[in-house]
Amino acid sequence: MSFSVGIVGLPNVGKSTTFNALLKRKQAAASNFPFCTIDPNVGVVNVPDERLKQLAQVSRSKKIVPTAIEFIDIAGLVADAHKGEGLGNKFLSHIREVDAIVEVVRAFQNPEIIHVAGKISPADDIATVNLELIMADLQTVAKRLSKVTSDAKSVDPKSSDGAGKALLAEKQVLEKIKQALEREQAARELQLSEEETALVKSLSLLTAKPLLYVLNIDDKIKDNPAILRDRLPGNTTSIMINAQLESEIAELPEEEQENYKKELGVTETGLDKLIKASYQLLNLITFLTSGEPETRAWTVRQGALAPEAAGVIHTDFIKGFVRAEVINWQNFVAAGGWSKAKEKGLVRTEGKEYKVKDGDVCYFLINK
Ligand SMILES: Nc1nc2c(ncn2[C@@H]2O[C@H](COP(=O)(O)OP(=O)(O)OP(=O)(O)O)[C@@H](O)[C@H]2O)c(=O)[nH]1
Ligand SMILES: [Mg+2]
Repeated sequence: MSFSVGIVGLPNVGKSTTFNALLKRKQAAASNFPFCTIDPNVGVVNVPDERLKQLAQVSRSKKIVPTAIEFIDIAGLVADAHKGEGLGNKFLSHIREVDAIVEVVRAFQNPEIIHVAGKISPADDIATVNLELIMADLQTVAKRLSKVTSDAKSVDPKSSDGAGKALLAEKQVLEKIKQALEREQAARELQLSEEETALVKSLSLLTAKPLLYVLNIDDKIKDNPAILRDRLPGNTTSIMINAQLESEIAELPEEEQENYKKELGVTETGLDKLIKASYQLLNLITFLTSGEPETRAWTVRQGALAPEAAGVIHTDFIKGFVRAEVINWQNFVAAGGWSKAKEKGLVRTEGKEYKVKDGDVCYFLINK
């Protein structure tokens, strides 16, 4: 199971620069040329986790395996992309399947870098992209609604036929979403019920996905510009990074990167922040396994029960799950590893109903 994040934004705002920095290498072409990216770039990025090193030390692990998320860098959107402007919006289909969206917004000045709208205005850019995502969803919803409406004509509302009922229910949700989109409201703002969400899940609506704004700033901006703070649409979060600087830091050898962070007095780079924020956006938690062969981070959705977590390691573990031995990572490190933690009675035994917590070190007992 891997989680993925799609990067959207206007052309030339620093999407590929951010993506490259994330991958720590120049995989995607990034240049001062709007629509530089045409085909999507896909990359898997390790999630930084300071806990791993400490766990590996007490377990004398031979290797450390961080968990990862996938990023997809796509072409830039422009106003009226849904009418075919720029490259159109067909490439949005490349990110239909992602779990969350990161929108890069240009807040850096530099007159040499062309802005497709001719002026630097983060709030306007946000509105433009927002509208294009809404229009893309509106096209999707309208198409499905017309099919569902025609199929529903033959359904007798009084009959107890399950498939017919589902069709009518779907029609209702689609109409609700369509009205919201027409009001220029994102589907995520509707707060649909679980049943409603399930009915439209297969449409993979872009505006229903969690959204994180990445404000690409330069060193002249110190504080979150008020215009952005006040104008971000509902149910969204934002972080600031300097993509250019981040991509330069990312190219330095590991040791120099550490020195650089020390000089700046920071414990994490903007990229670390971006990866972590994306991870949080996805509502994911990390549990850990630690032993001599390896210390490893694993990802599950928040609220996952122990068998589901075991299933991330191996799908067969779901069926064979017997129980889990669990200890919080700090206690694990303080105790000095599995056997000492057990001697001190710090390891708990948990069953099938246990909700895994972020930072749990787990050992699953499996009936094979
Ligand atoms: N000064 C400055 N320049 C930047 C920054 N981020 C990106 N750039 C420059 O802006 C230009 C466009 O960057 P890209 O990363 O290719 O932009 P993009 O959003 O992927 O663009 P398209 O693929 O065309 O949609 C490049 O010349 C970058 O070097 C930044 O933070 N500061
Ligand atoms: Mg690009």
